[in-house]
Amino acid sequence: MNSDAVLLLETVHFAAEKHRNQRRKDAEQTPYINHPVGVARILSHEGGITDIEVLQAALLHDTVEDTDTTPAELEAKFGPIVARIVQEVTDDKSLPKQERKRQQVEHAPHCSRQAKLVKLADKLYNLRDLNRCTPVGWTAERVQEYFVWACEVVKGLRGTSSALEEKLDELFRQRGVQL
Ligand SMILES: [Mn+2]
Repeated sequence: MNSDAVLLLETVHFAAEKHRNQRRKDAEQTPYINHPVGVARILSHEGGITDIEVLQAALLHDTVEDTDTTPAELEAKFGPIVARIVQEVTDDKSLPKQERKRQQVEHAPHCSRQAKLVKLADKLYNLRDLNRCTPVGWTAERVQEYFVWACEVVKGLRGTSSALEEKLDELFRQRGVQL
């Protein structure tokens, strides 16, 4: 019964319920769940990742940060490894935004390989989304600053997936961001 397929469905269902009422910041207000599903798919489809715990963590990666989900809830339902990966990619929301962004740059190199994979795919998804359309209320300068910051985070994640890193590098190059 606990085949990988069943496990993945259980996980995507959990994430969809948790993100049920959330929307992305684009003008179309895309359902939030498109993002974690897309991040997991980048890992499988473009990164060639078949590690079930990484794919589950990708589906769940924003549940603790952006919903009422607790790390203990994830551990009870999906086990300690998945819960730990999600914890590694979760920002401390008690800190101001700029400090959270600084900590992402600082912490990136010290993450596990599994967490680094989720972070690479998350950044790739978000940067592609920014190229697709500008979030409501964002200026072109803010978009560019996001690319510069993302590049700093990615520097600390290198040596993890050449496929994903090459795709990120191409996006940074297009923006003229110093690698
Ligand atoms: Mn995310």
